[in-house]
Amino acid sequence: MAPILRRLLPSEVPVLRRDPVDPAARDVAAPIVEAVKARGIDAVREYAEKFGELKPGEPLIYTRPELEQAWNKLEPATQRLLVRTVHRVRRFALVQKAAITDAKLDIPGGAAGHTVAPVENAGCYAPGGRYPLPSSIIMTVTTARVAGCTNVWAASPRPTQITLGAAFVAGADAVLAAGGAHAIAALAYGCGPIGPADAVVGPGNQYVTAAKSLIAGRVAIDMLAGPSECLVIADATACARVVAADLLAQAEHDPQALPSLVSTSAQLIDDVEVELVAQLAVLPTAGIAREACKNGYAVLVGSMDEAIAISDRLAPEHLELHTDDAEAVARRCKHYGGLFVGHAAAEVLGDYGAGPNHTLPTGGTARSTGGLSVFTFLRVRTWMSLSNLKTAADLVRDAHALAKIEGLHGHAVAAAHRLDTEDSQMLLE
Ligand code: HSO
Ligand code: ZN
Repeated sequence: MAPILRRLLPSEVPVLRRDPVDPAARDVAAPIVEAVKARGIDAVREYAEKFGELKPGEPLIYTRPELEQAWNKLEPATQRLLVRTVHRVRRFALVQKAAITDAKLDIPGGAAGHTVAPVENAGCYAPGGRYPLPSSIIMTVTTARVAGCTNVWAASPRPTQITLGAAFVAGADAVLAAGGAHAIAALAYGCGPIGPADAVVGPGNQYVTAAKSLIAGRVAIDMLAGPSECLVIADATACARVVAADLLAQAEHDPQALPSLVSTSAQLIDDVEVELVAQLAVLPTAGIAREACKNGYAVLVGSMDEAIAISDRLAPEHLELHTDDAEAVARRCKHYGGLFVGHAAAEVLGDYGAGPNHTLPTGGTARSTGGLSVFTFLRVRTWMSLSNLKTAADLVRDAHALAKIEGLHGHAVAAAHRLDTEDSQMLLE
């Protein structure tokens, strides 16, 4: 029988880096985005009903008091669980926010600097297809709140009581009960009391990603995410049972998910295979996980250097290190969305709020971007202030000279006017 994870040679490892936006999905999303842009809430409701997210008469928008009602219906133990999770995500986001501060530099004649400010309006998407993900609502909404956004709206198709309650405790102002491209367009262009948002974030299916690509530039987005990935680097010290469990946790997300293993130990690869078979036999989500495992692979390498080189080539969304002295291995890894160092640092603990956000770059885009964070909702605005034009005379003269070189005579005049009448007269001649 074929192994659960096919064996590949290091040279056979496919480097993902496929286009994050599926052209067919973009063709579907584009007219939907246009319709919502043109007709707002009416179009959103039509699509939500057409796609079976809503029945006629069901609420499309849950206001803050309605979110509170959902919260009040949750079991006290569930409420406490959500509160603890929000608290952990918030603490991490606060530390990140404190790490970016205003800056100021004295320059001749004055000063220049930047101030950091949140975007005013945030739109947070959480998928609701295969599994409702209240944890994704917490990750996105809490982070926007810590950033200091004035309005934070969430969107998720068929939101459950827990999703609505999570939105309440994370601090959302309202929830749009819709998904897909129409939900993204609703956040970006506005839909009744929701939107328009200045930043639209959160993971979703290919239509969500396609819609995000269409609104990007007009509003900030976090990333164009594809199916989730987890790469495990393991040596002979790793526990096969734990490695297999982590690969399956990844695999159960989506038939398109990508669980993979790179190991310096042939024995560990064999042991993980045995564990995968045993664990899949009793996993309620085995149907999906088995499909996803077909995308994955196990690679035997000759050294940790080789393992790290493969990982850096892939730039995986999640990278788990199950090795001796994992801290030292961690320092040598360059490209990943989220790093999980050591046997105890399970990806699922990150998924559920150890602190760092679980919205992470996929498909090799970790080479160029990090995951969702408070920074996604912050803008760095620059300023300059000059009061002593005598001290700034060099700058003025240089600006004048550069303007002449570029043929921008109006610029030259504007610069010259900053000098004393006599000097400026000279430049203007
Ligand atoms: N692993 C997912 C996040 C998630 N897991 C939500 C469970 N719930 C993508 O990073
Ligand atoms: Zn997960």
